[in-house]
Amino acid sequence: MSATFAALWAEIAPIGRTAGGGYLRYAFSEPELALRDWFRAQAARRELAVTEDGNGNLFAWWGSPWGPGTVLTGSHFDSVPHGGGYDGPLGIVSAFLAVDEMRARGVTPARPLAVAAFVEEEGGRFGVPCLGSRLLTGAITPGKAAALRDRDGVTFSAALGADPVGALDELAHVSAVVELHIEQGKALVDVDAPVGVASAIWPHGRWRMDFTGDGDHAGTTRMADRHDPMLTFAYTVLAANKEARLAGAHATVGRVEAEPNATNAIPSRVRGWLDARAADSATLDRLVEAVVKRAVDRAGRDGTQVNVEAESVSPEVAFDTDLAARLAALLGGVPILPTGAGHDAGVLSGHAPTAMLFVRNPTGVSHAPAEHAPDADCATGVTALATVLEELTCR
Ligand code: HGY
Ligand code: MN
Ligand code: MN
Ligand code: MN
Repeated sequence: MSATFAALWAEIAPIGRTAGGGYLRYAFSEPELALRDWFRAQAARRELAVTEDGNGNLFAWWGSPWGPGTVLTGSHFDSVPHGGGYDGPLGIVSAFLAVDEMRARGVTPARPLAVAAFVEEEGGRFGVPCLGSRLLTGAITPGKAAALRDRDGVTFSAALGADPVGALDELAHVSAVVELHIEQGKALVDVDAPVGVASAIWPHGRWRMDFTGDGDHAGTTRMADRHDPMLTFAYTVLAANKEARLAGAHATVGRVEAEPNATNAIPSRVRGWLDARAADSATLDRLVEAVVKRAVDRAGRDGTQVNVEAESVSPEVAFDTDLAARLAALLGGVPILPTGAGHDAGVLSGHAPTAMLFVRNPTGVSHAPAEHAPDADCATGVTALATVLEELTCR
């Protein structure tokens, strides 16, 4: 059976879509559970056995689960709040269609092939990105993951329905990993290519910044008497923007919480998250250091306090250059390019030769409702993935 990309995409496109056209697909939320059911149905249609790894990750197997030389492909279902629909699901839909295409070519893999759906890649619900692949690889302990709580205080274990099991010994049997993903940027547009191969993932991380001061009445407190943490926070956001531009890096503050969050009260506490990324670790370290220094200096002037904690930091990922070159050549000499976005493939790259395929994104927009890839380019991506998976499971 081989569906077309458009037909299969139409099956999941409505799941978790919000009125604004974006997607709300938090880990284990109703839409993401519906996507898991869809995953199981796709596997059943193709007579692929489904296993779960005890960490929230799903695997559909063509061949014996975790057998010698296993090749992993796939991506994630979860989204950032009101994000795009392609970031993640495109890699899973493409993987099922690549299995169809390989079968249509008469390919019988010599090594097991799994389509994977990794949980909580965005970290949108429990705050740690790539949580599922970090558990699978041992990059985070089951105990630490189990205790993570969402905004309603629900623990990861409660959402999973059990404590996560953590690292799988079977990971040692994996011979290669390939994740197909919509490009989050316009590099492929710039070179007019529908598909590319990843060379590296920028080092990046997220830092929680807590600003504290004196809560007070908005109407009766003189400006000179205030110790307003919102002022120090606002200054820090401006400083992060300036420092990132100077460093040729990226700094974003997209999430903020204020207490008591009342229009007519000077806040006592403001919590904001810094997402910082740079082409190399030294630049990233200097950027974060500069932002923290600017925040502390400003807090001294405002009579407030600031505390900055790293919540998750991902070192630079340099994908296997031989594998990237081999696959780019196999695909007719497609571009090889870095990305500033994190991926499960980045976490897995420390455990097996790993590659990523990017599909052209005409606007480059991601993590927003406008994220889109044309069906024709997505179909080209499926064919490329089938060719890559045939190479990795048969050669
Ligand atoms: O945030 C990222 O870099 C990825 O899209 N999860
Ligand atoms: Mn993302
Ligand atoms: Mn993604
Ligand atoms: Mn009052």
